[in-house]
Amino acid sequence: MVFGRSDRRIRPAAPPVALKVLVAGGFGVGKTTLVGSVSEIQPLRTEELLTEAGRPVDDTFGVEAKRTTTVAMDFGRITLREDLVLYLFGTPGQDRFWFLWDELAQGALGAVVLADTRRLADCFAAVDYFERRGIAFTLAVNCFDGAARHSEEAVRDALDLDPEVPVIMCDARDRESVKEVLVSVVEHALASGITRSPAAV
Ligand SMILES: Nc1nc2c(ncn2[C@@H]2O[C@H](COP(=O)(O)OP(=O)(O)OP(=O)(O)O)[C@@H](O)[C@H]2O)c(=O)[nH]1
Ligand SMILES: [Mg+2]
Repeated sequence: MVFGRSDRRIRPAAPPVALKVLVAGGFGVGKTTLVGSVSEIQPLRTEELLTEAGRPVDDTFGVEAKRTTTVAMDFGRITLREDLVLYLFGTPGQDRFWFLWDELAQGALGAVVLADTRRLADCFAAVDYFERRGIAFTLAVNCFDGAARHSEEAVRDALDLDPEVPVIMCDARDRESVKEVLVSVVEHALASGITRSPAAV
């Protein structure tokens, strides 16, 4: 009988690759909802109540039921495949929190820009931001009930997006729909060759 170490050592499974993805877009477009509907951990939220004093700047047109707003960030996690984990960082939607974006964008592989076709102009700033920094993004239209439906081409033209930017219709409340958006971000970012070190997450 032979004792000693076997040659057939069991290799520990490689740790999953962790990628950072931002979720951006205008005020009240559904960023916090999107992170919450896919996150497999209790999402971290930084919501504060909307107040009467903020009414002139916090325009809740189309989302009249909205009572709170994100003041720092949302954070969630989703395992897309056993070897691929996404960390989701939802940005605050209002202009007065722009100073947080550069911190949040550090080490991001890619981004989702969420848009509401009733207020399409609200996502211009996010589109510009990612285009300027060369961060790959998918434009996801959050199809609110009652909002007119527009074709992917119409949205692409209205936002003057480059042809390679994916445009996807989604429902931020629906896990499968949001997963589709996230898969598109990862595929698009990898195809664009804009990969960052996971260590930067
Ligand atoms: N009908 C409908 N309502 C939605 C959808 N997504 C979000 N909502 C509602 O719209 C409101 C805004 O959602 P939030 O997820 O807080 O939006 P946000 O983009 O995080 O907002 P800020 O952080 O304040 O910029 C909430 O009342 C949601 O319940 C959607 O797909 N359909
Ligand atoms: Mg929010």
